[in-house]
Amino acid sequence: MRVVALLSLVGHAAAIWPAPQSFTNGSAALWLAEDFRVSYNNRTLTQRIGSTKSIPTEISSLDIVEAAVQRARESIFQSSIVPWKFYPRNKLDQIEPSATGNSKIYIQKLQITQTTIDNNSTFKPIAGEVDEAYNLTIGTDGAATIKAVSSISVLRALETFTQLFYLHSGEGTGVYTNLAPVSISDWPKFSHRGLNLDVSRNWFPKENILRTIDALSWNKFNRLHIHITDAQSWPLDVPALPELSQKGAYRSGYSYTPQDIKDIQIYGIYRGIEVIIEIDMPGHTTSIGFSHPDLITTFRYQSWHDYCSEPPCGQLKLNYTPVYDFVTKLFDDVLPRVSPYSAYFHTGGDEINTNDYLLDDTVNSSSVSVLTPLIQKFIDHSHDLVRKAGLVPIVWEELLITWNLTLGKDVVVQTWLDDASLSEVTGRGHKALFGDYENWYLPCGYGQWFNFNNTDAAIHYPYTDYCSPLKNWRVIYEYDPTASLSADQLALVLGGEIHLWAERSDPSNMDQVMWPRASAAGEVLWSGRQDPSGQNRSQIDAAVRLSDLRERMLLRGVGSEPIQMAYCTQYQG
Ligand code: CP6
Repeated sequence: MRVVALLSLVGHAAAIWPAPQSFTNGSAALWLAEDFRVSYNNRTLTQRIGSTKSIPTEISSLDIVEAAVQRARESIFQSSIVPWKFYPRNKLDQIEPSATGNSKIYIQKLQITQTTIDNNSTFKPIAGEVDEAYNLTIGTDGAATIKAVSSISVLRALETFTQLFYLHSGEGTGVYTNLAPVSISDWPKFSHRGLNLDVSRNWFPKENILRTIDALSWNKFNRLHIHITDAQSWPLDVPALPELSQKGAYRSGYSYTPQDIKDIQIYGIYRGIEVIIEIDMPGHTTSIGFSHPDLITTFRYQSWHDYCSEPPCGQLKLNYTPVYDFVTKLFDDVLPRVSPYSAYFHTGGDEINTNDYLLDDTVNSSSVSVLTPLIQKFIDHSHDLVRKAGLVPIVWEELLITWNLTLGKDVVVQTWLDDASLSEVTGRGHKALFGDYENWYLPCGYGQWFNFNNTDAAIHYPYTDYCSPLKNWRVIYEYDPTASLSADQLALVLGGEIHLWAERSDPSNMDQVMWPRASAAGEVLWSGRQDPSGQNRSQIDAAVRLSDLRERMLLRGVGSEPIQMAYCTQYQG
């Protein structure tokens, strides 16, 4: 009990991750019963029996909130029903708080009030258009309230509510918080808080993506960017071009059907995660050549490092009408299917290899002055199609910085090379995302294929810092590329993404590669690198909360790695 008092004295943000912007608490105990009452805008929500995993097809605010309340119930009570046997739980869990007299005080009712009516952009948000702010209070008398702006901010509040009970959930004694009275006022620092998942280098069945969406929502992320195609495989079924995945997927069935994509997007909407699809072009497109060899520069594997950044080489030809017809047909099929559920479409544009255009019989040149107008025309064409579908284009930074293209003011530019590119993109008036390869790439992409098939790639990609196994959560947590920006530039930073390039990941290790390191990015994006007093957040404070979060993620079915020995995070009470 002494420890609890100490924690509240120093304003410790309990086990909540990411840290709320404003948090005060006491040390009174309050219990929660499994059938606790919940009201939403004065309507009583009845408890639903049965699985919440099915994917609804209609979207309504009431459904979103009702399903989220049900998930909160399951998460809160699961920790006492299914004790985690393989991890020594914090000693605090085993201390039952003293009841007042003989009676335990229960939380009577959670009263949820949503202050604005959801509109379409709540469910397919443009960055900044959906307010995710909420207030959460729990009085010592057992009254609990959530006041939230949108149904998405109700979800954020319910996640915080869930986390308040976790640390103190005793086995057999019921579920309680030891922190009453609680008063939380919370909002995100950045409006775009994403994870980029590459599903081309290895195959990820749909259920792994759905599980990742759950984990993202627990960390208050709001975007899942799926890098769905690349040079190595094309796991996307396009009914208008069926040969693409028939020949381009790793094997039959290793591809997402239109229904899969829709299911993933709707599953995301129900958890406040907007799913953004990327079809990366004109580089990283060799897999198109598996079905349409004439659209691609000469396929090249030998000495691949002279022609592309990863084997096999082959990019869309740059001066060839059938390529334009292909892109039109592709986008006319894909874009109208994703646009009901997403505001953005990512058209790629990274790592275009100039030398490879010597192998393009429609260009036969590696000269930047020859290639630039051709790439400009290609991007203008694809962005026209994106806009016509009612979507906002996102591109990788090279199109602006390396190629100096003219991009529409609506285009969001995703940086990945360094802080200087974030400064340049915003300095040139573009909206930007951050997340660079040295700090926010979960693994280095370059792995086993250093020596694969006796190429000499190892010489070209020596073992560098960003590949180091020493890139732990602390490196991710310390990253703050916005520190040197002017106020005008900062206003253009929508947020950032942490990246899972999947050369060395598949479902066998994806949870461990992502979590809890991606959680460190989640806190930087939601809470901000600095606390409200302007101090950089402490790794020492964070380590304790991150260990709790990691334990909670295990309980909720995501295989998050330990960040240290259990000894280090047990409170020495
Ligand atoms: N694939 C694609 C990749 C990478 C990028 N784009 C990448 C580059 C450098 C590192 C890791 C990954 N594998 N399509 C860069 C945006 Cl270190």
